[in-house]
Amino acid sequence: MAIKERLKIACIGAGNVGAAVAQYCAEMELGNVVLFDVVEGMPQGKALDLTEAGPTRGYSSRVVGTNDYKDIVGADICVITAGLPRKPGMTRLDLLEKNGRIMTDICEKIRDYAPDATVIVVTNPLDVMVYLAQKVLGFKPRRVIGMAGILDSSRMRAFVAMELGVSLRNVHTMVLGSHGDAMVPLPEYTTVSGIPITKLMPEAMIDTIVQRTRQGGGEIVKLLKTGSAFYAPGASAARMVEAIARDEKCVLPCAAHLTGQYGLQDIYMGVPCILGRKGVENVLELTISEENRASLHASAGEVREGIGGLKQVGLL
Ligand code: TXD
Repeated sequence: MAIKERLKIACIGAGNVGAAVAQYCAEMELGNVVLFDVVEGMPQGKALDLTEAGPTRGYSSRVVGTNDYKDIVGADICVITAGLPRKPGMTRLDLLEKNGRIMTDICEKIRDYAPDATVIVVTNPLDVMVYLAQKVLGFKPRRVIGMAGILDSSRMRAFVAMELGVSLRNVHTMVLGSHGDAMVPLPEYTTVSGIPITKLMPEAMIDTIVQRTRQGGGEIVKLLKTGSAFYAPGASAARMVEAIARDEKCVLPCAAHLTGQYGLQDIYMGVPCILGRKGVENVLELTISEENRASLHASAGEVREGIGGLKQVGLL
């Protein structure tokens, strides 16, 4: 049997989320990992640390740290987590411009050094950044995908499981829309081993869980005080890498480019996608209530505002 070459996974940004993505990818043996950051020494240090964990954890993926884009040459999958957090005094537009400039620079490098890669964007504001990334990369939209829905639905799954005292693995759900307060969690598509949650918990409890899901990121920020969540975000991005690397055709909520689905055109938003080796191989259009459709369109309005902001600062 021919030995298949390992995939090359490049994590651009080796901060909290980037390092978690690298760790999960190595643990799942999805390929060899290159950890890139502009901070000197840091990606090299984290990569060496992850390599030294390999013998004990039992993985053989190679993890290399770098400050040089030459090391991402030939990458099959790039995960972008690079960005700045919002600092006191910074407006939303300031952050949009700063992260927009970082995203533009990174995508120009990926376009030159890894033109065949499938790109997963994690940096916030997610739906706007992935839209910008696709424009700069010029890759087919199905190869440029945003990570948010897996994280948001994973949070909702955890809340349902904790409430019912059942296994985290038994709960499945779907969250649509943009990443943030305007996301659209769908209780009607939430099940526990196939049983609709509407049969297992009262409506008021479902409403509380939906609200907690919408504020899931903020809940962690409040607890941590410095920085934001990284284990679940890292695991969610690694899940996308896995679905693509293993050509799984898994149905997962991702920010995908829409061309009329759900009545939305030329925008990136969270929708159920079939993920495989070619990236987003299809978008599933669910039947949703009028109310949820209106929420989805309101959520799209916020994304369009962000895209407008990028145009205002000349990045689009
Ligand atoms: O669901 C989601 N999409 C998200 C998004 C869930 C969690 C975090 N989310 C966003 O991911 C978050 O709002 C940030 O925009 C990114 C990364 O979050 P993280 O917590 O990893 O931030 P860090 O630890 O500050 O790491 C950012 C790294 C840091 O090491 C910088 O040195 C680096 O980005 N950075 C760069 N790397 C490469 N190239 C450039 N230009 C660059 N600029 C900064």
